[in-house]
Amino acid sequence: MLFFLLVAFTFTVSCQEQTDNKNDKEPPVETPTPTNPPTDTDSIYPPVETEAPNANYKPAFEGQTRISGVKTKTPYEVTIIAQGLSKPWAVTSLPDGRLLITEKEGALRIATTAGGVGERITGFPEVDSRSQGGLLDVAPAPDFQTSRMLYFTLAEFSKNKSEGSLTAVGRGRLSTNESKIENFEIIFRAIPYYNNSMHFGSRLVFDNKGNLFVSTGERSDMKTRPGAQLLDNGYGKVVYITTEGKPVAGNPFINTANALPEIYSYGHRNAQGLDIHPSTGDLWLSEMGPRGGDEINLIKAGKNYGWPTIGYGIEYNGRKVGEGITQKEGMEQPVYYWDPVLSPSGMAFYNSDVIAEWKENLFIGGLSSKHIARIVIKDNKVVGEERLLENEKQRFRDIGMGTDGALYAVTDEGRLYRISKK
Ligand SMILES: [Ca+2]
Repeated sequence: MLFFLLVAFTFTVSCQEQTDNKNDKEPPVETPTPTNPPTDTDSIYPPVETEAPNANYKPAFEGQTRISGVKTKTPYEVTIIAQGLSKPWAVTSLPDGRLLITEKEGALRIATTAGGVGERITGFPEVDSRSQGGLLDVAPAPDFQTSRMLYFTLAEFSKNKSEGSLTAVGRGRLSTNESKIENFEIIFRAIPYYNNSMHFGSRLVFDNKGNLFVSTGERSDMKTRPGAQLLDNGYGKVVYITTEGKPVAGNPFINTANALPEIYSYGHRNAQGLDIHPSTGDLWLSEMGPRGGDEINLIKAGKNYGWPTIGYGIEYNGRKVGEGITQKEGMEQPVYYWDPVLSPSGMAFYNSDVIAEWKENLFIGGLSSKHIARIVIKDNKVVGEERLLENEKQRFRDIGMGTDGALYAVTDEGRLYRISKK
């Protein structure tokens, strides 16, 4: 095994306590002092975003964008535990606490939480690794400890590459000596193939029934974009499939003529973030908007999330997207949006008691913004936002929850970070 040098580059973030001073009025003398300790949402700061938006659209409800800032009070430390990875795209935990990391050009690696990175594990078909394609997400099967099965998303070439590529879900067994993926097979294809290398999505996550949610992209071109509103193709969707790649019984369009029975939700642009809320079990998704209009969505079966009909961004050339509207009957509003964008990629709910104030917060990797967004959610609304690791100047591609209560993040620049309680 080739091990990377452990990079002893740790620094500490320790945020000052903030007094809750929202109300200037002196309380009446008889009023008892509140005994509840302050929570993180009691410390309200100005919104973290201070730049002018690209579009001048109004949010549909208060708090849908530019929510109050919050700051983590618990001292935590940020450590670069490995670097030199080749375009890592996903990081997630194995049951034994080690980390699975995909590299976009078509390899899997296993890392320890101390930063030892194993050699490249192969066994995948050739992936379309041009531009935004590649070997993308990975998730261990719920029964991994006995089955050793791993599930992946990837940009798969058509036969002879003549028709281009598409987002596919594949699976294979991690060999006992961890050197290769055995019997790799594709179990789902977000049809049709298309010849570009943009907007593949994609993430996959298992739910507590052992089925898979998978996000896809709409392939970016003006020609493919309308496909996000149609049910006869796999572009701009969340699909819900079994471990065999079959539609889950009860899927919303399973009896709809000409609809792909795997579809769970539609009207997405390019969703690279997907996770299940630890206590509600709800599916949450992040997706990239155009210039402005990056979104967080709460995903419900059969719903239409609006792209490209509604949204909060504008085209890269400055024009309106479609009719330039943000709301429409029958289309879902994002829980939250950003303008300007952060280019949200992978995300994870913090699911540990180690840093208590982070419990069930959503951590989202920002690519163009080069930070990690910490999103505080209460009753399915965003109530606070914080920017973490801004000084690192990295494109944060994915975030994984460690079994040790730390967060792990990979960057396009090839770093693996641990964010842990000090
Ligand atoms: Ca939307």
